[in-house]
Amino acid sequence: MELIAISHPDFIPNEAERINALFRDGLQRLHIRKPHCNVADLSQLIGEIDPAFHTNIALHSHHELAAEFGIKRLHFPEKLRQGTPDFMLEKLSNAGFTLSTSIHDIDALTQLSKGFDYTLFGPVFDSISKEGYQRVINDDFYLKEEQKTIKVIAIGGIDHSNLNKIKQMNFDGAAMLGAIWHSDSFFKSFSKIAGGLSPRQNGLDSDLNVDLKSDQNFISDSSSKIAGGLSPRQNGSDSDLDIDLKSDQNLISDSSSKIAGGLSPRQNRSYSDLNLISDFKKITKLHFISNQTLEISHLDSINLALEAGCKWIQLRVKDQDESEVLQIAKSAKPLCENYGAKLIINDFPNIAKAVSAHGLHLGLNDMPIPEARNIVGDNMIIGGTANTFEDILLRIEEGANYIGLGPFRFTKTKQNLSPTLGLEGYRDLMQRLAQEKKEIPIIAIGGILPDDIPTLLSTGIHGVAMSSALIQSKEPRETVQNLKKYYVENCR
Ligand code: TZP
Ligand code: MG
Repeated sequence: MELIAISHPDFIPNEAERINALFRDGLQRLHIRKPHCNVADLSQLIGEIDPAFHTNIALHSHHELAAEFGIKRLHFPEKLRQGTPDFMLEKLSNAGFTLSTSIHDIDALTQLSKGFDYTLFGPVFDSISKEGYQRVINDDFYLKEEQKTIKVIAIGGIDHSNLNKIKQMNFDGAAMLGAIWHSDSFFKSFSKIAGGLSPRQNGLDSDLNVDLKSDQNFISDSSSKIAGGLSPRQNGSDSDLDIDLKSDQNLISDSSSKIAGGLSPRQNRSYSDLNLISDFKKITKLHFISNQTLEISHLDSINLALEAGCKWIQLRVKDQDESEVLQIAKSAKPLCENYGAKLIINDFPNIAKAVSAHGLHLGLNDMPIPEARNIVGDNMIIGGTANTFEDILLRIEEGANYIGLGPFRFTKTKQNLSPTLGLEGYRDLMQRLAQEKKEIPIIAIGGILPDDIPTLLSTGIHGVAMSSALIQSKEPRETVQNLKKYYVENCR
């Protein structure tokens, strides 16, 4: 039986010292799970943990910190797993990372990528830390060997009193949160929590020489302080074990994963795969392209998309002077900000820079991407249009962050349309990319309707861009919600 400690979801007083004490006391694995924490605070906490224990840490978020701290264990909470293509998970696994995930339905085991080493499963008992979070199995549950496609670690409501039940249910291990961080006086040390488990059962291998008796008092001392005030870094709710279709995190777009800022000294090949995941995460999977028609202005179309729940808005103004586009961009920026959405400017690097847009999108006849990069700087996302395989290679060569590949089918939204690709076109291009081992987020565009998404996603594209389908939708909000559901169901 392997025992895993899950961190407190918030930052708590003396946390690093407590974690160090747990490790010194025999803990083999700590999952750092702090939903909604920011990267700087997490980095500070890890920096305060004894480096000897960094290899025993698994990160639930901000995987980009792995390189800096030599961390080789990455956890993919359900939503993150759904937003990460299997080939990337396998790539990370092949590069030497130990990958884990979370499931709440035991049948999901059969659908997990081969890249995972183990999964958390639960809650197996009513949660201690999350009130009202009820168990998903009964007392007579037994995990059959043939069900275990990978190791299954039970989680939820586990403490010393029911650890044996977990063993009887044939789980490979137990993960604990409440028993460690919410207990008052009973658990004075990790070795107590481990109860009668021998060091080997408790996952203690010879690679860490620990004295189970050391520091027993330390935890009890500090645990009394847990009840005390939470640090200013404390934050957020506790939701990464659930899928919340309303949450835009389903459309993975973590702008905080900024790996671009130079490689750390510890950076090596395996971490470059991690950078790739981060690169994909930066690109939201549903792009809205603004349009002006007789019925609607650019800003109204943007408003409609924002209201419907789009978080990636491209301002694409044709046939107007740069000064006019600048005015529209200046109005679009606060609109997007109000909705927590990202603004991308089509065609005009200087406008993108002037309004501090999140990104810039350039067509094949626009300024070359490297030239635009000189204007907008290293941190701005730049997307490039492509119609053929050669275009895609050019865009990768130019350093594009994503590619708008299309058109999928005929559309009136764009003049001078390139030849349509159709589903076969995407299949062919995505296969060629895979054969050449080229990886870049591909956004399909052009005449796309909501019902096209599942089949388009099956070609391996990252996401889709839409304009008229949303503007003309009778229920734009419902359309966007349905699209998000498609992603959850089709992207693992
Ligand atoms: N590039 C290729 S098709 C297109 C662009 C900008 C327009 C997309 O709009 P719609 O209405 O979704 O076809
Ligand atoms: Mg253009």
